[in-house]
Amino acid sequence: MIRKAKLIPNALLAFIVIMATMLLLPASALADQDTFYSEAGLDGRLRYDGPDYNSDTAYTYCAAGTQPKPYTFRAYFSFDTSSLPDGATVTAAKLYLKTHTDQSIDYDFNDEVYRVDYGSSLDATVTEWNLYSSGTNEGNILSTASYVDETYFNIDVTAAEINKTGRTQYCVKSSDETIGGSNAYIAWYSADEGGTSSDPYLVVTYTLSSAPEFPTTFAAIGAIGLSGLTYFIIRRRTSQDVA
Ligand SMILES: [Ca+2]
Ligand SMILES: [Ca+2]
Repeated sequence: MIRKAKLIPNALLAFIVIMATMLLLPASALADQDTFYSEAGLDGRLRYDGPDYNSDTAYTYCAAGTQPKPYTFRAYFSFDTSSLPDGATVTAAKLYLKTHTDQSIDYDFNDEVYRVDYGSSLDATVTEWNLYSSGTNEGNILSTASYVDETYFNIDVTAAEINKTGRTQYCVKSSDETIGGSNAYIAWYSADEGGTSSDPYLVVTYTLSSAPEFPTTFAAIGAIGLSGLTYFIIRRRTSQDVA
Protein backbone atom coordinates (compact mmCIF):
# COMPACT_ATOMS: atom_id res chain seq x y z
CA MET A 1 0.00 0.00 0.00
CA ILE A 2 2.87 2.28 0.72
CA ARG A 3 4.41 1.50 -2.70
CA LYS A 4 1.15 2.31 -4.49
CA ALA A 5 0.92 5.66 -2.75
CA LYS A 6 4.33 6.57 -4.18
CA LEU A 7 3.48 5.81 -7.81
CA ILE A 8 1.71 9.01 -8.70
CA PRO A 9 4.26 11.34 -7.12
CA ASN A 10 7.02 9.40 -8.94
CA ALA A 11 5.25 9.77 -12.24
CA LEU A 12 4.81 13.47 -11.70
CA LEU A 13 8.43 13.76 -10.73
CA ALA A 14 9.44 11.95 -13.94
CA PHE A 15 7.29 14.33 -15.95
CA ILE A 16 8.86 17.34 -14.30
CA VAL A 17 12.36 15.98 -14.86
CA ILE A 18 11.67 15.29 -18.53
CA MET A 19 10.16 18.72 -19.11
CA ALA A 20 13.04 20.42 -17.35
CA THR A 21 15.53 18.39 -19.39
CA MET A 22 13.88 19.44 -22.64
CA LEU A 23 13.96 23.06 -21.61
CA LEU A 24 17.64 22.83 -20.80
CA LEU A 25 18.64 20.98 -23.97
CA PRO A 26 20.67 23.18 -26.27
CA ALA A 27 19.10 24.01 -29.59
CA SER A 28 20.40 21.81 -32.36
CA ALA A 29 19.92 22.13 -36.08
CA LEU A 30 18.44 19.73 -38.58
CA ALA A 31 19.93 20.00 -42.04
CA ASP A 32 17.73 19.69 -45.08
CA GLN A 33 18.07 20.32 -48.80
CA ASP A 34 15.53 21.12 -51.50
CA THR A 35 15.93 21.35 -55.28
CA PHE A 36 13.94 23.89 -57.28
CA TYR A 37 13.62 23.82 -61.06
CA SER A 38 13.31 26.98 -63.07
CA GLU A 39 9.77 28.04 -64.02
CA ALA A 40 9.30 27.53 -67.76
CA GLY A 41 6.75 30.32 -68.03
CA LEU A 42 9.14 32.81 -66.50
CA ASP A 43 12.63 31.84 -67.61
CA GLY A 44 13.86 33.13 -70.93
CA ARG A 45 15.78 35.96 -72.45
CA LEU A 46 15.56 39.63 -73.14
CA ARG A 47 17.12 40.93 -76.32
CA TYR A 48 18.17 44.49 -76.93
CA ASP A 49 17.45 45.34 -80.55
CA GLY A 50 18.55 48.95 -80.37
CA PRO A 51 16.53 50.89 -79.46
CA ASP A 52 13.87 48.33 -78.53
CA TYR A 53 13.75 45.35 -76.19
CA ASN A 54 11.92 42.09 -76.66
CA SER A 55 11.13 39.23 -74.33
CA ASP A 56 10.95 35.52 -75.08
CA THR A 57 10.02 33.09 -72.31
CA ALA A 58 8.94 30.24 -74.60
CA TYR A 59 12.27 29.67 -76.30
CA THR A 60 14.24 26.54 -75.38
CA TYR A 61 17.38 28.52 -74.71
CA CYS A 62 18.34 31.49 -72.58
CA ALA A 63 21.18 33.34 -74.27
CA ALA A 64 23.71 35.64 -72.62
CA GLY A 65 26.10 37.67 -74.76
CA THR A 66 26.08 39.63 -77.99
CA GLN A 67 25.30 39.23 -81.65
CA PRO A 68 26.45 41.68 -84.31
CA LYS A 69 25.60 45.07 -82.90
CA PRO A 70 23.24 46.22 -81.63
CA TYR A 71 21.80 42.86 -80.62
CA THR A 72 22.51 41.76 -77.07
CA PHE A 73 21.02 38.93 -74.99
CA ARG A 74 20.54 38.59 -71.25
CA ALA A 75 19.21 35.37 -69.71
CA TYR A 76 16.69 35.17 -66.87
CA PHE A 77 15.87 32.29 -64.52
CA SER A 78 13.11 32.03 -61.92
CA PHE A 79 12.74 29.59 -59.01
CA ASP A 80 9.66 29.43 -56.81
CA THR A 81 11.31 28.93 -53.43
CA SER A 82 8.24 29.90 -51.40
CA SER A 83 7.82 26.33 -50.11
CA LEU A 84 10.93 26.70 -47.94
CA PRO A 85 9.92 26.80 -44.27
CA ASP A 86 9.67 30.38 -43.08
CA GLY A 87 11.70 29.45 -40.02
CA ALA A 88 14.55 27.89 -42.01
CA THR A 89 18.04 29.29 -41.98
CA VAL A 90 19.48 28.95 -45.47
CA THR A 91 23.12 27.97 -45.13
CA ALA A 92 24.05 27.45 -48.79
CA ALA A 93 22.62 27.64 -52.27
CA LYS A 94 23.98 26.57 -55.62
CA LEU A 95 22.68 27.47 -59.08
CA TYR A 96 23.04 24.91 -61.89
CA LEU A 97 22.73 25.86 -65.56
CA LYS A 98 23.34 23.55 -68.52
CA THR A 99 25.10 24.72 -71.65
CA HIS A 100 23.64 24.11 -75.07
CA THR A 101 25.81 25.86 -77.63
CA ASP A 102 28.86 28.08 -77.70
CA GLN A 103 28.53 31.09 -79.96
CA SER A 104 31.73 32.67 -78.69
CA ILE A 105 34.30 30.95 -80.91
CA ASP A 106 36.22 34.13 -81.70
CA TYR A 107 35.96 35.75 -78.27
CA ASP A 108 36.44 35.04 -74.59
CA PHE A 109 34.32 36.49 -71.82
CA ASN A 110 32.55 35.43 -68.63
CA ASP A 111 28.87 34.84 -68.08
CA GLU A 112 28.04 36.66 -64.86
CA VAL A 113 25.17 35.84 -62.50
CA TYR A 114 23.14 38.53 -60.73
CA ARG A 115 20.39 38.05 -58.17
CA VAL A 116 17.43 40.12 -59.38
CA ASP A 117 13.66 40.35 -59.02
CA TYR A 118 11.59 40.64 -62.18
CA GLY A 119 8.31 39.47 -60.68
CA SER A 120 5.57 37.40 -62.30
CA SER A 121 6.48 38.25 -65.90
CA LEU A 122 9.63 38.90 -67.87
CA ASP A 123 8.95 42.23 -69.45
CA ALA A 124 10.63 43.82 -72.46
CA THR A 125 11.47 47.02 -70.66
CA VAL A 126 14.64 48.92 -70.01
CA THR A 127 13.89 48.54 -66.31
CA GLU A 128 14.02 44.74 -66.39
CA TRP A 129 16.93 44.82 -68.82
CA ASN A 130 18.96 46.78 -66.29
CA LEU A 131 17.87 45.00 -63.11
CA TYR A 132 21.31 43.45 -62.79
CA SER A 133 22.87 46.83 -62.04
CA SER A 134 21.04 47.04 -58.71
CA GLY A 135 21.14 43.28 -58.06
CA THR A 136 23.63 41.15 -56.17
CA ASN A 137 26.64 40.13 -58.24
CA GLU A 138 27.03 36.39 -57.57
CA GLY A 139 30.13 35.99 -59.73
CA ASN A 140 30.95 34.10 -62.93
CA ILE A 141 29.26 30.81 -63.70
CA LEU A 142 31.30 30.26 -66.85
CA SER A 143 34.40 31.47 -68.60
CA THR A 144 34.07 30.80 -72.31
CA ALA A 145 37.70 29.66 -72.45
CA SER A 146 36.67 26.55 -70.50
CA TYR A 147 33.32 26.04 -72.22
CA VAL A 148 31.98 22.50 -72.69
CA ASP A 149 28.82 21.57 -74.62
CA GLU A 150 25.82 19.99 -72.90
CA THR A 151 27.31 20.35 -69.43
CA TYR A 152 25.99 21.66 -66.16
CA PHE A 153 28.00 24.53 -64.73
CA ASN A 154 27.27 25.74 -61.22
CA ILE A 155 27.94 28.63 -58.92
CA ASP A 156 27.52 29.20 -55.19
CA VAL A 157 24.98 31.96 -54.73
CA THR A 158 24.30 34.10 -51.69
CA ALA A 159 22.33 32.10 -49.11
CA ALA A 160 20.78 35.20 -47.58
CA GLU A 161 19.30 36.11 -50.97
CA ILE A 162 17.12 32.99 -51.17
CA ASN A 163 13.49 34.07 -50.90
CA LYS A 164 11.53 31.87 -48.49
CA THR A 165 8.22 33.57 -49.25
CA GLY A 166 8.36 34.00 -53.02
CA ARG A 167 10.59 33.62 -56.05
CA THR A 168 14.37 33.66 -56.27
CA GLN A 169 15.41 35.00 -59.66
CA TYR A 170 18.67 35.53 -61.53
CA CYS A 171 19.94 37.36 -64.57
CA VAL A 172 22.95 36.07 -66.52
CA LYS A 173 24.86 38.46 -68.77
CA SER A 174 28.15 38.62 -70.59
CA SER A 175 31.03 40.41 -68.92
CA ASP A 176 31.75 42.04 -72.31
CA GLU A 177 28.74 43.39 -74.13
CA THR A 178 30.88 45.62 -76.33
CA ILE A 179 32.02 42.84 -78.69
CA GLY A 180 29.27 42.88 -81.29
CA GLY A 181 31.45 41.96 -84.29
CA SER A 182 29.93 38.53 -84.69
CA ASN A 183 28.18 36.09 -82.39
CA ALA A 184 29.60 36.14 -78.86
CA TYR A 185 27.06 34.48 -76.62
CA ILE A 186 26.38 31.29 -74.69
CA ALA A 187 23.06 29.48 -75.08
CA TRP A 188 21.85 28.00 -71.79
CA TYR A 189 18.96 25.57 -71.57
CA SER A 190 15.72 26.95 -70.19
CA ALA A 191 13.01 24.89 -68.49
CA ASP A 192 11.15 24.86 -71.82
CA GLU A 193 13.38 22.01 -72.91
CA GLY A 194 11.30 18.87 -72.30
CA GLY A 195 11.82 16.88 -69.11
CA THR A 196 14.18 17.93 -66.35
CA SER A 197 17.47 16.47 -67.62
CA SER A 198 18.59 19.86 -68.92
CA ASP A 199 16.55 22.23 -66.77
CA PRO A 200 18.11 25.00 -64.75
CA TYR A 201 17.88 24.23 -61.04
CA LEU A 202 18.71 25.67 -57.66
CA VAL A 203 19.77 23.55 -54.68
CA VAL A 204 19.07 25.15 -51.31
CA THR A 205 20.56 23.80 -48.08
CA TYR A 206 19.02 24.95 -44.84
CA THR A 207 18.65 24.15 -41.18
CA LEU A 208 15.67 24.05 -38.88
CA SER A 209 15.96 24.49 -35.16
CA SER A 210 15.07 21.34 -33.22
CA ALA A 211 14.95 23.17 -29.91
CA PRO A 212 11.81 22.45 -27.90
CA GLU A 213 9.22 25.06 -28.63
CA PHE A 214 6.50 25.18 -26.05
CA PRO A 215 3.64 24.84 -26.36
CA THR A 216 3.92 23.36 -29.88
CA THR A 217 6.37 20.67 -28.79
CA PHE A 218 4.15 19.92 -25.87
CA ALA A 219 1.46 18.95 -28.36
CA ALA A 220 3.77 16.29 -29.74
CA ILE A 221 3.97 14.56 -26.41
CA GLY A 222 1.53 11.73 -25.83
CA ALA A 223 0.77 10.42 -22.39
CA ILE A 224 -0.46 6.88 -21.76
CA GLY A 225 -1.87 5.92 -18.37
CA LEU A 226 -1.26 2.31 -17.43
CA SER A 227 -2.02 0.74 -14.07
CA GLY A 228 -1.35 3.87 -12.14
CA LEU A 229 1.98 4.54 -13.93
CA THR A 230 2.39 7.22 -16.54
CA TYR A 231 4.67 6.85 -19.53
CA PHE A 232 5.65 9.79 -21.64
CA ILE A 233 6.46 9.40 -25.30
CA ILE A 234 8.71 12.18 -26.44
CA ARG A 235 10.27 12.73 -29.81
CA ARG A 236 12.44 15.42 -31.24
CA ARG A 237 11.05 17.69 -33.90
CA THR A 238 12.07 16.73 -37.41
CA SER A 239 12.26 18.74 -40.59
CA GLN A 240 8.83 17.39 -41.46
CA ASP A 241 7.24 19.11 -38.47
CA VAL A 242 7.63 22.64 -39.66
CA ALA A 243 5.34 23.91 -42.33
CA1 LIG B 1 10.89 29.74 -70.48
CA1 LIG C 1 8.49 41.70 -64.67
